[in-house]
Amino acid sequence: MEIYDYAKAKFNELGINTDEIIKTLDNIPISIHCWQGDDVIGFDQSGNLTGGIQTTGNYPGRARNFEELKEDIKKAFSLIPGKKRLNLHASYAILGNDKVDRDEYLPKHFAPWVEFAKEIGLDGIDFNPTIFSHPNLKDGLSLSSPDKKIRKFWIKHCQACLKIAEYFADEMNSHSLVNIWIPDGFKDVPADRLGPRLRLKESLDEILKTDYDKNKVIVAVESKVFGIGVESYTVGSNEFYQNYAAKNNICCLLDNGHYHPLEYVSDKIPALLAFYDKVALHVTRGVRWDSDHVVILDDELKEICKEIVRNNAINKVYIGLDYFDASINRLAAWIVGARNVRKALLYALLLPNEKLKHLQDEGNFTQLLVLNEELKTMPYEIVWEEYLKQNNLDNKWFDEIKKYEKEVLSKR
Ligand code: RNT
Ligand code: ZN
Repeated sequence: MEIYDYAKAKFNELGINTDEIIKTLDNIPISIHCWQGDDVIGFDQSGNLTGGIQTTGNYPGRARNFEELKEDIKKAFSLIPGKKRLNLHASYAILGNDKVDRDEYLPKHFAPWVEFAKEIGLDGIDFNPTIFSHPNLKDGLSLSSPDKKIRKFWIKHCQACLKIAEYFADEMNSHSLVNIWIPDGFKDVPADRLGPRLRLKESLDEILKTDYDKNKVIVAVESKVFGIGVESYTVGSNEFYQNYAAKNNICCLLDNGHYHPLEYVSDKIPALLAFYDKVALHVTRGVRWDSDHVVILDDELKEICKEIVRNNAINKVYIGLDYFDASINRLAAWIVGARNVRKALLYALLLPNEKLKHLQDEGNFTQLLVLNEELKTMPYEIVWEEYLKQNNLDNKWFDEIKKYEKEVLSKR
């Protein structure tokens, strides 16, 4: 018996058709962040990271320009199975000789990215205003700044981003998620907690007044509990954005590095699904804090993917990656993280979810525990390998990355 036939039969006993699941798995889009390739530096500023964004490590071979970043993305993506989208930050604009600041970016500054995304067959492009690593972050504040000029600059930047996202959606024939994250906050105990939030609210209202196609452009807001340098207070907190999103019919983006370590995004997804049609994610791995380590196949990643799958929310949850490790091979970082998310999705798809729910509803908690534990040692790996095989891939991708490191990265 072929090894895959064995696994297929085992899952079939649970009423699960692995062939069907492989097809479903392949079709789930994962939006892969461009910023793992160059340590979040981008192309439009001096390269000084601010706003609490930090990368550590100086592994050789960082992509230093558009050509190198494209080359690396192309290589890494070729070793990641399944439907892929590209997640871009505004700081990756290709400005050429244009002397424009972020408030004046135009679709044309991203046309080369569109060309590239089409060339490598991506499913769509998502977008992020870059509201950090820029001199207009005044006293650590942007959209919530008491300085009207500063607020205006960032409002215009976000408005420009909505138009650029609309362009992405038109070109790629697929929606574009625009995720707004700001680093605004205070290092020490604030004298006013409400004022900055009211100003942020007003700024967001202004941004949403932009004429953009809501069917094509999905706006999300990303909260954070605290950041480096703003330990005492963040303006864009979880409660602030959840209420803002609910009242304004936009989307919440949950980054699993942005909560207290004992709060779980896997539990937040179903809470939001009770009220929202769409939920967006930044899948990352926080080690003690929002450290943005490479995503590994840990319990929380599995729980997150279970919530997406068993709540029939594959089309409701936008999955994106957000981590940056400069201490290891950056292509390997991309591949490990992206493959792990897909592995966790496969794991969730291969569970007898209806049966498990039924046991819970019947109050049959003993059998639920027994079955859950038995399921942990099912032959998932064999189905994963079959999936890779169908994509002309295997588990030995690291050899290819080592070769690429020798031939390309080490020459930079
Ligand atoms: C920062 C947020 C934000 C960024 C990226 C680069 O804490 O997670 O999403 O990591 O936009
Ligand atoms: Zn994030």
